[in-house]
Amino acid sequence: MPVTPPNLFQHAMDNSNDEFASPSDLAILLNAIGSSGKFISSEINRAALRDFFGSAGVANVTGDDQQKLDVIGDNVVAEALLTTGLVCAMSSEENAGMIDCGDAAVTGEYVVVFDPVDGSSNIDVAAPIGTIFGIYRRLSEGFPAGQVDVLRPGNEMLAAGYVLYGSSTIFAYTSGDGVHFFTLDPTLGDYLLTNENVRSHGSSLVYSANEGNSPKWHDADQSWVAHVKSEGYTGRYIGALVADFHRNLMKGGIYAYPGDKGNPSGKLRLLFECAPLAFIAEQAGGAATNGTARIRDLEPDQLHHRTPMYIGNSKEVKLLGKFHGS
Ligand code: AFP
Repeated sequence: MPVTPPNLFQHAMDNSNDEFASPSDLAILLNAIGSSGKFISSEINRAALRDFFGSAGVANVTGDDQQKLDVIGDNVVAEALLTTGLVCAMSSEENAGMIDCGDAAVTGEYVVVFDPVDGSSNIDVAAPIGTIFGIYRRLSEGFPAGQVDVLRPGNEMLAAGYVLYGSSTIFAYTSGDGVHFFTLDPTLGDYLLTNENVRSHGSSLVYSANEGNSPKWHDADQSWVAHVKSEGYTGRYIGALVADFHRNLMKGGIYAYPGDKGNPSGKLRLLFECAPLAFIAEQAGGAATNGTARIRDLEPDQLHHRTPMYIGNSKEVKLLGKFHGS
């Protein structure tokens, strides 16, 4: 008889470490995010049937048009984490300020940052989207956690991961000891281990960037893209960071979202998108920079801090860095 692989909860129980207050906390937190991922996955699959396509009619704090599923996903992830009683502070891409954690703001031991539905403009066309998260241990003690607990570099994260809603639903996480993938078996309603200790694919000539923006890019990025094209690279761009990142992790390549002359800090949010994926990239043997500095060393100066990001195969990220003088 084939042996059933471990599920997410069992695996996370074995992957805790001394940085967690209790050995089961990692499993409880990942399980909460995984549960909300199951719900989001099911809602996405039925979005057309439930009139969940399209805009919620408002823009989020960074000016992006909020989709109906952005709002639903944000509530679902926040509520799942609140029920653990472990989370003292939360911040998401969909909220201007911090999310109210009630009594756990004093007693909870962890801080979670997340983008509930990344790439939400893909929903209406049934293309892949994702959820991204990062987990920190709290810093403050004895009073409600605040921004001081959240505004921290990615190198302080205890765990990070994403859920990819593609042709299958994949949960990926790291707690600082490799990257592990689980696939949602919809019949069992469980995430089962499918890839342990994932390694970033070796060099392959692929770049993922919104090249429509390239006329506004700085010279370094224009020179880089001209170079990779002259070397015969192939372009692949899904328009949802989780999907583009996951594809490159599995098949090789580099994802680039540069700053440009109109938006020097680019589009991506350091806390909700870049720092968690940078942790995953590094744990898989890849790299992530803003062109000159490691993404995980950047200090956010506000919740919605943006940064240029180049992430993927370390050789490709190094090559990119040469064009930026690093
Ligand atoms: P949303 O989470 O607001 O949908 O933003 C998605 C995103 O930040 C990231 O997933 C994509 O890589 C990027 O935007 C795509 O941006 P462009 O449409 O500018 O290429």
